[in-house]
Amino acid sequence: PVAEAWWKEASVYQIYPSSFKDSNGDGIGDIPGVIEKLDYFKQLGVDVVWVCPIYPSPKVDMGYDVADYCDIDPKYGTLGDVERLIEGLHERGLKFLMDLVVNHTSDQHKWFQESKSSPDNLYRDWYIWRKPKYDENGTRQPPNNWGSFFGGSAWEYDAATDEYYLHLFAKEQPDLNWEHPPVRDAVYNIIRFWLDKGVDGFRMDVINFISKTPGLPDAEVMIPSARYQSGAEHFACGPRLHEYLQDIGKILKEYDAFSVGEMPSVKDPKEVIKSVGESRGELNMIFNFEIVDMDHGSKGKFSPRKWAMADLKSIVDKWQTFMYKNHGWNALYLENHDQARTISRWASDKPEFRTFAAKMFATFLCFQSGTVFVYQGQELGMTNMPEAWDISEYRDLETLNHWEELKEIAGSDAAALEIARKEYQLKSRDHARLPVQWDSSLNAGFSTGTPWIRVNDDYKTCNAATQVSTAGSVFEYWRLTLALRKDLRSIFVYGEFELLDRDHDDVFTYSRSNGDQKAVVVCNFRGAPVTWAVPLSTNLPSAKVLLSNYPEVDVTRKKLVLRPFEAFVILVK
Ligand code: ISL
Ligand code: CA
Repeated sequence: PVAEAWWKEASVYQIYPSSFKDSNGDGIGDIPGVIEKLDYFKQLGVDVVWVCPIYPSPKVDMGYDVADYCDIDPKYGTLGDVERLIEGLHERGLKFLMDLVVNHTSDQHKWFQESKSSPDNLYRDWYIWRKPKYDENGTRQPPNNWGSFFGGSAWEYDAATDEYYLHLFAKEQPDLNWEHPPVRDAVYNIIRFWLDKGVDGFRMDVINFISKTPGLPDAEVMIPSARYQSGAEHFACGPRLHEYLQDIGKILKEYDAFSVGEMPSVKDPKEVIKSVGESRGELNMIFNFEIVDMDHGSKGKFSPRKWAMADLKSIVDKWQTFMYKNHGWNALYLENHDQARTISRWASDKPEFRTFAAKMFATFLCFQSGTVFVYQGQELGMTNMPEAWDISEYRDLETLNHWEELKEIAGSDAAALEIARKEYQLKSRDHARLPVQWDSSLNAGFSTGTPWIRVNDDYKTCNAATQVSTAGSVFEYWRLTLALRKDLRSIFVYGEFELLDRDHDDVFTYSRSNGDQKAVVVCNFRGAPVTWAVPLSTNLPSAKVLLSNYPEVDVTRKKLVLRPFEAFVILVK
């Protein structure tokens, strides 16, 4: 009983523009570079292309600090280039998504420049300004104890007007005040501006943060040793979120546009369904963070934690089952520009394992119920930076701020510094931001100049040129996977999900069924042979193998020894 929709059947390819393809040799990827690769998207078999922010920006946070919403950063090209890109995509039957970043702007945006200039300025209320607090010693303190996602307080003091402004991210990313009606009107006009240009929809950055608890109360203390606390209970899915999302939903509906919202800090599907429920008129789907946060330790992202298979199973089962029963929809992803490469982070990028692991994750992800998101380079099995690289290769403020803060606190505590380095090696956002490896020529064919971030060492062996149209490559496997998901859409897009083998510690197994036919997906998450007893509900001897990452699979026995990172999909009925 799942309603059909083109966007449920679709898969989306995500582009990080600075690192995709540089057309003019300045070391930075650009829109003409994306246009060069239009046929590549067709070869892979995706339906939608999402490009991360390309608006003018000082790039303190790589474009997630927007200085002008209705123009294109000259480093990336021109409005004309974007029009050509949209045309090229549409000619090929592909759709185009913009990234909409409207929880905050850049501090260089003219709205903020005005706002900051004086408490009487017309734009003052476009941002969130508050008087200082004073402690018992009479020392000035921020208005509350919220911390920024990128370190330090979420408040920045402005001496000229003796007030603080709120920034949940960097201090150069002041939060907009959505309570103020002109802000909403301005955002809604920006949405129309791009839809009128032919954009097919939006990925909405931290969209569940736009409404905050009135009065901005102190956060509950979660990490006692920390100076600042998250505060998420006061801004993730705040009181007016759905009012705002319904305003946006009405505009999107007029244009029949697509929407995916990014929603960190929510784990309750009952909260999420309010945004993605079929009858709500808000968003099509959202990105939740439960899987990608599984290895964040008790002191945040860069503290260690080994994730457990049982956790992964219960997270997947929870969202799959809930959305199916409640007329919602999932966005499926493992990688993006904020997440490290899966094979290095959760499997193994050793030469003997990496292609098996890459294909295993594709299998795990793509046959679940939801719209598939593939991040540039994931279709090639790209990995994290080599361990031997120095910290000076990192570019991202999240990692760099963490490192500076840690050096201040931990000083010469070599063990603490070493732990952090290990965690960066696993989880830094920069791993996914290394240039896409197109071929074995200079700089992996990404740029003829000096790339803004270093090219991974392995580009001579791992690149698109050697993989496209090559049987057995990771790219070919992704192509087959996306095609199979669509060919059997009644099972893989619209069918029911059932988690199998809940207690198996190494193997992730699930089934999808349309009532008549049933497929089983089997994934060995370990780089070692693992025994798997065929579940009772599955009739393997007559099964037909639909896809597999090893050349031959024998599914006729009651007990199988799965090879390292082995994965296959079989039709059992
Ligand atoms: O990446 C994170 C931590 O490692 C997240 O906290 C991330 O900051 C959060 O998911 C929001 O991400 C989005 O908004 C940020 C931007 O830096 C990210 O690149 C973007 O995806 C602020 O705009
Ligand atoms: Ca360029």
